[in-house]
Amino acid sequence: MQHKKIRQGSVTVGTVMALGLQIADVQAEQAAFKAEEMPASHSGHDHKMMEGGCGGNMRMDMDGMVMYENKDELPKECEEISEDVNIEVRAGVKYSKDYPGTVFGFDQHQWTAKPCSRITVNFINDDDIRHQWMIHGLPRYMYPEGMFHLEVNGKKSISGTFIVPSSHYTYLVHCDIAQHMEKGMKAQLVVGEGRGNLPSIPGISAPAFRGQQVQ
Ligand SMILES: [Cu+2]
Repeated sequence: MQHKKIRQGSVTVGTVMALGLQIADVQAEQAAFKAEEMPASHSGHDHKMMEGGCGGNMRMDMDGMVMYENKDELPKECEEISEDVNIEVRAGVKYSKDYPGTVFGFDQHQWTAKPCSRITVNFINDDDIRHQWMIHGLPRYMYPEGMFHLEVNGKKSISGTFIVPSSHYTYLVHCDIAQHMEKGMKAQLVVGEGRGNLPSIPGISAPAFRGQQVQ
């Protein structure tokens, strides 16, 4: 995987110094995250990039983490960015209240965008625990494991950007922390006409039939 630009335009000298002072803490925290996360993580992806150092494309600060961000590399079939989309999404237990049987939630469960859009997600966590906004199914030649991932630990927010390819598709968005998706943190990004609703999206689709694979 290639990165044409080193994306550190928004990092100031002050930030770098602050990060330098804090980096040991962050690393220790991340190690703890990993230790907590790995045994419970579902089988859909193996997180080997996490173990291997994230392919160099991870941005982390005291508020959270952005993994596999892409602000300027166009997917193969896109001649240009079709539009810039800004999504603000909140996560928290309070967003589950309208959906019986759920415990966690996003404040929205579906977003739409044109093919070849550049999407910036501002992810706000209203809980004291850790939540993620993780999307799957992106082209693997650009996004390791086909994934783009925001994570916020506690009541903070973080923003990150990715570019979707030209195909019409419905992407799974979820929080990958154990049981959070099963208990409500599941959503979808519909690009173009999409490809049908995913199952078990609160307020949008019914659970999958028994025996059918639940994503
Ligand atoms: Cu969560």
